Amino acid sequence: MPDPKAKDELEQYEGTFRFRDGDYYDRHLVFDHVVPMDEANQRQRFEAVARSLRDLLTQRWLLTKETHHRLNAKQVYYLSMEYLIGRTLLNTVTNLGVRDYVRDDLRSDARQNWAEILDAEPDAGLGNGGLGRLAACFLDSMATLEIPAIGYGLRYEYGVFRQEIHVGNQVEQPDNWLLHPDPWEVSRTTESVEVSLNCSFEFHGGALHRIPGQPIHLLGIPYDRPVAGYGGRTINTLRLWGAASPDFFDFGEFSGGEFVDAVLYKVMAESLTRVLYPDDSTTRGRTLRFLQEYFLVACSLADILRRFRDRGNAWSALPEKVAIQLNDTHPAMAVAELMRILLDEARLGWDEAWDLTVRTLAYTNHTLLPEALEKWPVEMFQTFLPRLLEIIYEINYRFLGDVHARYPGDNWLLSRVSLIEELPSRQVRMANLAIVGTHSTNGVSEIHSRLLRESTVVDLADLFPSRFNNKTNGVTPRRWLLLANPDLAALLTEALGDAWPMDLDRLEGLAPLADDAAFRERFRAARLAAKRRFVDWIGREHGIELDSDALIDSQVKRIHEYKRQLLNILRVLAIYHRLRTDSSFDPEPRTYVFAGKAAPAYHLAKTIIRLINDVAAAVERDPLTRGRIRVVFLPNYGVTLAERLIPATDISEQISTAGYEASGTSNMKFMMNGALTIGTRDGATIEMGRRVGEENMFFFGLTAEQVASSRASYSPLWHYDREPETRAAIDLLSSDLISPGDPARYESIRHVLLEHGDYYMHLADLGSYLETQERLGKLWTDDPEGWTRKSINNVAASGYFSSDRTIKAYASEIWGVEPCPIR
Ligand code: NBG
Repeated sequence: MPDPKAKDELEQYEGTFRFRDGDYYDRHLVFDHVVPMDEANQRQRFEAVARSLRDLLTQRWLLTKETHHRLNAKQVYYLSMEYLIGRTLLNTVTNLGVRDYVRDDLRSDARQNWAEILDAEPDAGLGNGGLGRLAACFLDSMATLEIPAIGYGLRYEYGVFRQEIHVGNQVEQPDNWLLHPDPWEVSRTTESVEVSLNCSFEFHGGALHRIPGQPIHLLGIPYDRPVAGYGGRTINTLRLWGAASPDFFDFGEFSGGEFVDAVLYKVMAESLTRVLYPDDSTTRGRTLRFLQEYFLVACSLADILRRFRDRGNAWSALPEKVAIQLNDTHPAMAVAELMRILLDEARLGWDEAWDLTVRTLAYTNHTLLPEALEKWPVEMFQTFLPRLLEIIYEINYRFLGDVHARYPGDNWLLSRVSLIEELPSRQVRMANLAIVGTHSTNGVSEIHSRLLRESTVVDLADLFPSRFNNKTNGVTPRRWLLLANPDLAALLTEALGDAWPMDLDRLEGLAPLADDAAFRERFRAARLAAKRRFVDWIGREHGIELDSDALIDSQVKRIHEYKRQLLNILRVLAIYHRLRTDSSFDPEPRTYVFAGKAAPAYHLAKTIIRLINDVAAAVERDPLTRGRIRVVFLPNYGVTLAERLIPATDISEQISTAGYEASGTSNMKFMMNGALTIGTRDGATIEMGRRVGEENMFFFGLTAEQVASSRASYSPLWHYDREPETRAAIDLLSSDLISPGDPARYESIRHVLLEHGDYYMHLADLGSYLETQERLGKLWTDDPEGWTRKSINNVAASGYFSSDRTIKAYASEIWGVEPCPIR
């Protein structure tokens, strides 16, 4: 006989948690976390919302896969070591168009707060900068355009480091973004793949020893994340590989008693995907990075070919059914690995295997910086991947044979194009491998593609002229405008209808409105609202009080000499100097915003961060400058910070030394949001100028041609000696005003600029930069209507820079794929 009191309590208890049908959120909140609803924290609430959204898209996701499989549609595979995703919740809500639904689902939770829920999601920072963010924009566009596509990458447990600033210096902290279970990912252990290396490791006495020649096997476990296209019709997949050691791992091999060593070994295998290398545009030749690259390639190709064969295709159909895009040279080992599989596993002959490989693969180059062109020691291949090295040698032998037949006697040409660099040590040139082993090599802006062809790899471009092409980068207007700038987005929808997020060329419809005073007024109001939102946020989050009436002038990107944050800060020093020495100088109020991470081993970049912070402090200390300008370094730049700052920015700084920024992509985001650009003629900024008309841009400085031709005769000292402002700015570096009591603090910078030849030609451009900034300032104060007109014109002309346009061009000109609508 049940205790009646207990039964009563049970009923009461059940009554507390009685769910309506479809109450995904409540169920996830209570059952996933096993907490009473009103005791859940914001992180748990975030996970519950995310899980219920995933439930909502699951059937669509399955249907997408099923359709692609059933129709045996040609499939794009994007291989990238980086995906700078940021947050996923608001993006998914936006793309699925389910704001109202979510609001409804959350209704029963009295303690929920949408803004706090959004803030509980960490940024997925699996990338360093533009290259990784481009990959994320491409995934969004491919899903939106209903192109069957899978992104492949690595599931780093630690993404790009979290940047803290301690007394002006960058301090790196680990980014443990997977500390809590990630609600988006689905682990698919049943689809794991095995990867073999020809070198094993052994622990004795706590140390790790290599045992070459003894193969080891690793396991790649796929973790899938949904990629919801805008409109929610296609849900593609981002598949990230995590490393593990196989279950059948032979503990017996470790002779009696070495159980602990065996487990350490397992841990080591799992370390392969532990952390993202934090270097942007440079490589550092580390074994672990080499193995990461191979791991990505081996897991992804095994998976791609398994899917291809499961659909009943013959090997000869590979290029008709599969298009693989290599995002930079990081996955370039795919050339040799695909050959290995076709030769050793599919047992095809060399010629057929080679033909299929070249027609299936394509390569995107993202930089001309020589230090970024990857080369891996032959010895590393020999140790871990001897079969791939054999194949690379054979490719090279045949390739050089062809070159020799075309240009007999030109041995110097052979040594330049060879896949192997002989001196100073033997290395595999990954860019050469990628160009020789694929049917398409593209750069990421017109000027970059041209310079790539005409200088960086000119010999290979002459040998394979038809392979070279350009695909100017783009960014997704969903995240970067619709989601990031709700005020402006609402105005655009009102003026142009609601189709613009999928058809960004419609923004052209704004151009006539630039002449409509009433519209300009509303446009200004929308921009001001975005600015106020940012100012409120930064006050709350960072305790920084900013003036929303002041110009916001932003340079946000990785810290690098070629991007010239130094030029920017020298200009600020010149303004600081004027304010202190010229009492009639009365500039418009401006907030100079900087943000960006420096690679942990890039000392000069870290010194630049320190300098920016020192200048910021000096401005605040001095009654002559305080309150008249503001300098702010915002820590930990990332996707979420960019979403807040970009819509609030008035002036976008794109000031790289011409010829060095392959494309840039923040330049496009700023343009879309109505900032005016001050920039050099570099990367895609040139194309922005052509679209909007140069009268709506503020170009200055040397062109790429001028940089190249004046390099030999360039003397930074000439500028220092003749230009008083240049001299004043540089002398301030060692003054008590900027580095009190420590005049040597910026000696390295002074050295780079004056004694070491100023490779990135800061001083050559400083004069015209200052003049052009002054024009911008005047426009802001004297002609607000003219400013707004230009700002509207910029938004109107930004349609071309949608990543949808870029992806359509990849799809038709490189991949030969068509959209595959899901029923
Ligand atoms: C970067 C370039 C940028 C470009 C992005 C995306 C690398 C190696 N390259 O100019 O520096 O916008 O790639 O293409 O990160």
